[in-house]
Amino acid sequence: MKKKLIKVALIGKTNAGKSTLINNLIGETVSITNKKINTTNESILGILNKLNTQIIFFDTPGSNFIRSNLRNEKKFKTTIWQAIYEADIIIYIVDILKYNYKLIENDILKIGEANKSIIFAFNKIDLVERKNSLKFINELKEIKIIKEFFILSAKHGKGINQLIKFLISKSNQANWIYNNNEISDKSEIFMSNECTRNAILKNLHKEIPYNIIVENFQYKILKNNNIKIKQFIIIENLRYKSIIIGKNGNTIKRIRQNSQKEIQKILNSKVHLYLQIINKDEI
Ligand SMILES: Nc1nc2c(ncn2[C@@H]2O[C@H](COP(=O)(O)OP(=O)(O)OP(=O)(O)O)[C@@H](O)[C@H]2O)c(=O)[nH]1
Ligand SMILES: [Mg+2]
Repeated sequence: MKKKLIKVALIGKTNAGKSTLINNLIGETVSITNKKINTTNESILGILNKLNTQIIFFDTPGSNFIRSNLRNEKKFKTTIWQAIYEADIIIYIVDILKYNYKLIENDILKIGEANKSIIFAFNKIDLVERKNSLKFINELKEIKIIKEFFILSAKHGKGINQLIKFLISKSNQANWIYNNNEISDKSEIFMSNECTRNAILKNLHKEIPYNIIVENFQYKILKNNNIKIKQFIIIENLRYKSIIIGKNGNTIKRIRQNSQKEIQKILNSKVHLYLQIINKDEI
C-alpha cells in the first residue's frame, strides 16, 4: 500500500484543550495539560500511524498571552505561526463555554492569511447541551473559509474517531517522516522535566511558575529497571526559593510527589525523583 501523510496544527486560545486532544489522539501523554493558563510553552509534535497514513500533530501554546511577560509572548507567537506554516491543515479549537463569534472570526481571518485549510472544533461539549453547539455552528458558517466543523470532548474521547477519519481522507501520498514506533519528537527527559514544570504550575500561584525552568542533570536506569532522575528547578530570583520550598518543605514535597507520579505513568517504570532549586546565576 502507498504511504500517505498529513500534518495538522492544533491552534486555539489557552485552555481550549489542545494538549488534552493531542494526548487523546495519540493515546499517550505527549503534552502536559493543566487547568491553569499557558501550560504548553513550545510546539510539541505527536505522531499517529493508521494503516498506511501517518498523521503528524503539532500542539502549540494558547494564544491568550499572560500580561507582563513580553519575551514569552513573542516566543509563543513565533511557535504558533511556525506550526501553521508547517501544517497542511489547521484545527482551530474553541472551548464551547467560551464561545464568542467576534473573537473566533478575528482569529480565523488572521490564520486564513496562511492559506491553509481550516477546520473548526468545539471542545468540552460534555459541559453543554447539544443544541447549543448546533446553534453556534450555524452562526459560524458565515465564516466561509472554515471547511468543516467537529464537536469534541477531548477529555472523554468523544468525536475523536470522526476527526481521525476526516484527517485520513485529506492525507496525501508521501513518504512517512517518522518510524512506525515513534509517538513524539520529545524525549523521556523532556517529558520528565515537563511533569515537574506542570507540578510547579499546579502547586504555585500567579506569575512565579511561569518564570521557572526545569532542567535534567541525571537520568539513570538502575539495575532493577527503576529510573533515577535528578532535576534542577532554576529560578530567576532567590526570593522564589522559600516560596517553592513552602512551610516545613511542604510545597516542594508535593511538587516532587505529583511529578514523580506523572513521570511513572508516562515511563511505565518506578521512578526516584530528586529536585534541587538553584538560582539562574549559579549555573
Ligand atoms: N470538561 C472538559 N474539560 C476538558 C476537555 N478538554 C480539556 N479539558 C480541560 O481543560 C483544561 C485545559 O486543557 P489543556 O489541554 O491543558 O488546554 P490547552 O489548550 O493545551 O492550554 P494551553 O497549553 O495553555 O494553551 C484542563 O483542565 C483539561 O482537563 C473536555 O473535553 N471536557
Ligand atoms: Mg497545552
